[in-house]
Amino acid sequence: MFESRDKFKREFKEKLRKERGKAIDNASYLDLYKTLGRMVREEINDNWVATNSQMADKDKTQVHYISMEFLMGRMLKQNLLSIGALDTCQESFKELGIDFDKVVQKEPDPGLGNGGLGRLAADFLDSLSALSIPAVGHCLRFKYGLFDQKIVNGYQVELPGNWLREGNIWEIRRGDHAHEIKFGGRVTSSHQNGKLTFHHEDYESILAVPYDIPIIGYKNQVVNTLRLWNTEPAVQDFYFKPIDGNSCHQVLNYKKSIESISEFLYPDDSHEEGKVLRLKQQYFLVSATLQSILDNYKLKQKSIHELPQEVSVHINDTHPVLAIPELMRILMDEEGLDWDTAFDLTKRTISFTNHTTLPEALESWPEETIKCLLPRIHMIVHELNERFCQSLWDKYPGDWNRIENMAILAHGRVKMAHLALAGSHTVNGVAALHTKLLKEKLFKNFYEYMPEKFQNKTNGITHRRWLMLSNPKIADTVTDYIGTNWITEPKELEALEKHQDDVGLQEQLVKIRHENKQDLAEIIKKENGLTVDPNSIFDVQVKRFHAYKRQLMNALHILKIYNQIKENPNTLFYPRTFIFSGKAAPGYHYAKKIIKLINSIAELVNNDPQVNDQLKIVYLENYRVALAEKIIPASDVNQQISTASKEASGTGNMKFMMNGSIIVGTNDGANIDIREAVGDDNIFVFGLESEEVLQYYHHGEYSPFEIYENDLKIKRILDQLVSDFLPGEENFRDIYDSLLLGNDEYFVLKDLTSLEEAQQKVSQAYQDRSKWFKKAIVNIANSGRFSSDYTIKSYADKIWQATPLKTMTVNQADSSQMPAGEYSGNTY
Ligand code: 26V
Repeated sequence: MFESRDKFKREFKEKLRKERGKAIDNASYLDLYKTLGRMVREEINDNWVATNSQMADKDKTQVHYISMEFLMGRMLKQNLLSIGALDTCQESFKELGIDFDKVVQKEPDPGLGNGGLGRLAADFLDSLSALSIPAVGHCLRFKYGLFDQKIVNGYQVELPGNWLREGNIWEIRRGDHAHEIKFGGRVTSSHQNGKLTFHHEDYESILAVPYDIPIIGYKNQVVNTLRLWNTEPAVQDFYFKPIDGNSCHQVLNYKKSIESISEFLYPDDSHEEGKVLRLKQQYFLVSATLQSILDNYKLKQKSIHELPQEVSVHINDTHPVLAIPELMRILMDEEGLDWDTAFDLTKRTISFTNHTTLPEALESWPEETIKCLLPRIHMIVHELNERFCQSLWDKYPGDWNRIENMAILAHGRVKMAHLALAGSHTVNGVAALHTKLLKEKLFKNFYEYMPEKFQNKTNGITHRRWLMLSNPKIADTVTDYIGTNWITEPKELEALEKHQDDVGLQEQLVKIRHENKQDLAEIIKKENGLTVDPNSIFDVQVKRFHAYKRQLMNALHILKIYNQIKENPNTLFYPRTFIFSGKAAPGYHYAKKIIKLINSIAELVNNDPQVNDQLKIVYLENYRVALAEKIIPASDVNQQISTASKEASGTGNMKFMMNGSIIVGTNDGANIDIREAVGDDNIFVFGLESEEVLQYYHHGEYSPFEIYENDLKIKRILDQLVSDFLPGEENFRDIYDSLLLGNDEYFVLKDLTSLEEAQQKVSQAYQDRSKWFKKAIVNIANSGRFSSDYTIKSYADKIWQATPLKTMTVNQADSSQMPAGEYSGNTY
């Protein structure tokens, strides 16, 4: 289909006519998008079948990556790149007079995630396929992904993220692979043939129906699967005895309560108690996933005792941790194994990544909730806890404090991380510092007890999406200089380092950056009605809004610059455009207030002609993968300024460096790994060290009030928050109070001056264009090691024991065979 432009154009027109009843002249962009998507699907179907059948081979370890979030981004362009048809399509569309970008933009950007954790899962799937490792990602098919964000009068407003409105061209509903999930009811036991058996009765039954999406490997004929589980009523024809003559209502309510499980993705402020629906989602996901894994495993006709050699189940943070008791349940209650054997197999099958050390983000559930909702799972968790505590007692007899601290069940709550640590064979952190903190602080006792379980796996990003697709001009330039090896071996980007002084390369990068900035300036004009100057420094902070990420510090620094220019209009300040984007969880009022503050400062600054040509502030609404792909290639500087010790890794930092944007950052998360890679000349590091932060917490010697009293400039900006200095009615007393009365938990005031100093160095450095782009080249050259291909290689070797599939020849599978399933209903 994609072999030549002529063939492609011919078949595209024919498909458009047959499937959509349209000719190019009267087709909408949606018609064109769906037609092209359909062609890609047909092109890869045989390879999908072939991959699945190789996966079903005996003696091949399959990876199952369970995650409540997969932030996939648009797939059309990525899929075209993977099958090697991107150029053909782009050129053919040009010849046909079709705007390719507009076609691509018709695809919704599914928001099945909050941020870094979800995008990491998506990058991992891309790498798993690129490396030919047989894998399935498992998630829920949330009807509404993360909310769409609008900024109205400077405030965040949330709208439903309805990504399925026009259907999803990539998914196949597989009704024949549905599973029953049981909630509530009660468990009884009896002795059968001398064996204690458990019976689950009076439960509510819900059907989990998988929708499969192909994950296409880069030019290697491998097509893995992302499996999204959808809830459906287990009984299709309901009969309710009419109460008050209205059975219809009952049916609708019943249906609604079932559908609600896969209705919404929870935003990451949902750590409060009582979100029973969230727990239902977690169990629904793991139960469906494990049942399907076990069903497939049985087709291999191997002994159940060999499960860990054939299947590696990875749980992404603690959200899917009920996979541990659920696998125990299946092995004992359905496969008839005894406790010890079931536990041994479970532990050897499951591995776990921790993604945060923040105590408020660590999950725990009330035992009572689990008992009511999942009675059999509760029994197993209870027993796991008993046995775990017993083994602790054996090792540390009499050390009650330690045992209480490590218990799975304590004070009426189930600690999900402890369950994960006890029931898996490996736990890993996501950057060097993060893993160190896990070992030395958060899970210190666990590390002492079972040091062999701990590993570090520094996060990575896929260079295919984050460089080749989103910044093709840089990708082509790199290839002009060092050839194409880096595409399959991204560490080869290091070959670029010897060209760092090459003026020709530097100038080429200057030109490309300027073009990318012009493109972003156009988006800013269109979205915000604001004119920004591509000659100014584009200084970007884009990420979820959290107090620890310190967007507030960035905003206060801008206010400081503003005051300085106003006070001394002759200040020579290199023009800057500060760009923000990101969502705050709907219930996280403090973070939402910071969004409002940024927009208020923007209103002040952008409307003041005296500073206007030196300073601009842009807030782009609705941050998402597609917007990141536009912003990152247009950035000169990016801010990664979390309070040291708080950001587990960060992956935005890696995406920016890969695009030659220079980091202004703290010694936190993967900034540290990046600093080591690029050297101190090519990153602007500032601020407290993690040890200092932890010391302050420990000894309580930090006094933001002292800073306020002694630094007049800081006093001034803080006072401006609570006076009528900023435009609009809003008062920022709560932010002011959090810094002074709340003792500035995130050390915003403490690090503000060092941020300012770092930024002054940036302004200086930027003015020597050659030196600046030398830094950019060193960053790009050293970004290859942060490709998720290496992260995945390390997971595969050191955690999953998974090896690549043998290389397949094109169309190895029977080409008449289509994947079993139905194209999802109204989608086409
Ligand atoms: C959740 C919550 C919920 C309660 C309020 C505070 C809070 C803060 C953070 C989180 C997120 C926890 C899990 C998570 O998304 N971690 C992110 O994982 C990324 C991939 O490993 C990593 O790069 C980020 O540094 C890490 O924050």
